[in-house]
Amino acid sequence: MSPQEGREPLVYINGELYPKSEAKVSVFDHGLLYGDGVFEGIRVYNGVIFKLREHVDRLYRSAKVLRLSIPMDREQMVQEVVRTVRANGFRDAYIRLIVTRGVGDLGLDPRKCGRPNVIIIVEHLEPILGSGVREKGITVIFSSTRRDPVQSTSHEVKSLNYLNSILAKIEAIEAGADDAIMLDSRGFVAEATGANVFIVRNGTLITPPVTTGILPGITRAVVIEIAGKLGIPVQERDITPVEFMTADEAFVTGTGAELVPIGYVGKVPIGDGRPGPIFRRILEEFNRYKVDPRNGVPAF
Ligand code: PXG
Repeated sequence: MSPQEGREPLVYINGELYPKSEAKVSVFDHGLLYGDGVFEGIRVYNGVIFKLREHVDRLYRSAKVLRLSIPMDREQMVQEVVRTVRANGFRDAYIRLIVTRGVGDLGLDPRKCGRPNVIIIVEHLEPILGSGVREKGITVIFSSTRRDPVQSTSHEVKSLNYLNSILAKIEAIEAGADDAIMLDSRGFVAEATGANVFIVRNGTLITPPVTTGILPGITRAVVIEIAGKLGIPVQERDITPVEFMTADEAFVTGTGAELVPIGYVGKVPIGDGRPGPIFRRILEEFNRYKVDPRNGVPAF
């Protein structure tokens, strides 16, 4: 099936499909009032939903921490995502899967909320940091906002609370940069606002451990797997800002961004300021990997 000419995308809400302009939830939903909920961003490549089961697993892990009981099991959730992609007919798309606490009163108490709202949005989407960045590289700054720490509202949980990242993103925009690198509460490199980070030093790929309070990215895991296949040594360890600035190469990874090289930290070039050889090798393999139907769930 292909999308009908001019037809609005269909949005799934609690089992029903609505045209985008009619897809609405209550202003009393605690997802809106308090950011109380969880989500996933997922891509569809050539009709195959990339790493769908991994995303659904992460969604349920996030929900578990919030004691948010999703009103269906994981396999049903996989099938509802497949159904929504199929109904839209998009073979290349971005999916936003959201589960909110649901409608409650104006108090924080989640026990006042009824059923969680399950929402699935499917849209066309270009790589989030823009096209052309893969050749040129992006400019980042070190943000003055620290990544929320592990003993707090940590980004290990993919919740609807993104203010920590949004403050850093605003700082990057105000500085004329594309994105911000956030440090953890100790001052070690954690991640970008909506993507994980890697550096290359002397042929070794290095990425911060999840103990810095980062989201354990699915693209990050894929890059680690690809590096293993290519025989590139990988270390998960703390990275200082100085190591980051003096790295041979650096890049970010995420479902939205995919793989994007970092050219500059402020005015300081990473390496010679251009995408490096290890980044190029990994990107080439990633571009094969992402369209391999074995790496996802077919929607058609
Ligand atoms: N860290 C954070 C904080 C994220 O939000 C990633 C890493 C990468 O994870 P995956 O599993 O996608 O490789 C994310 C990704 C955006 C955007 O605008 C990104 C995310 C969510 C919403 C928007 O780039 N999540």
